[in-house]
Amino acid sequence: MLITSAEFVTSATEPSHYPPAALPEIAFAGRSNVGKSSLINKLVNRKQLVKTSSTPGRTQLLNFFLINKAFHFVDLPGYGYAKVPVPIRKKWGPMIETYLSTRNTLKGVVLIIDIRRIPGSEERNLIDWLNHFKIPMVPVLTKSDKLSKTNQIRQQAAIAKFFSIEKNDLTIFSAKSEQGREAVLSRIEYLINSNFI
Ligand SMILES: Nc1nc2c(ncn2[C@@H]2O[C@H](COP(=O)(O)OP(=O)(O)O)[C@@H](O)[C@H]2O)c(=O)[nH]1
Ligand SMILES: [Mg+2]
Repeated sequence: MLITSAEFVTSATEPSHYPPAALPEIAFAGRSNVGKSSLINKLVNRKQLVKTSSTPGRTQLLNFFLINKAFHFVDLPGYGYAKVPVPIRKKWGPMIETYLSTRNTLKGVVLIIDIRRIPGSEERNLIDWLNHFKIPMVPVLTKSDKLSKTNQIRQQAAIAKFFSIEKNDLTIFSAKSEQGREAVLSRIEYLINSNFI
């Protein structure tokens, strides 16, 4: 899929502030600092469409972007960052659950996981929600440039086992080397054109 345009639309915390539900939408979820912003920027070929940082932000917003004037990408707030104050962390669950359960244009969620670690309870909970709401998931293992090819394959198999899925369902990606960019885009394109909802 060729990305020809990408622009910021709005930030929101609650449904009344979401943009009109008129276009298919793909959301991106992952632990803070996993490389979510870097992945989105790499997919759309923009250095700073989404702000990246080594110190995860404290704002917990859903950020909506218009892609190819045809669909939305939504950058969901990251989870699992210990330094985010507790009151802000507590809002994450309800905010995400509300989004997943009410957004009927949502076609799928790209779940971003660091290829070097085995997912934890946060990922497990998110997957349970996605299954519950029947939302397709595109799991992506990022920062692959940090591992040798042998270890990439080893981690891919271990993480597939954790999720009880086929290892080829896990796309190996790197924002640095661009490994997997086309594969992620084609999975997204497939979901955008699908009629699951
Ligand atoms: N080596 C490497 N570093 C990455 C990759 N993706 C992100 N990073 C780095 O990881 C840090 C967090 O990235 P960011 O995209 O802001 O993560 P977010 O908090 O999930 O949005 C930054 O220092 C990035 O440069 C990758 O594929 N490879
Ligand atoms: Mg980010």
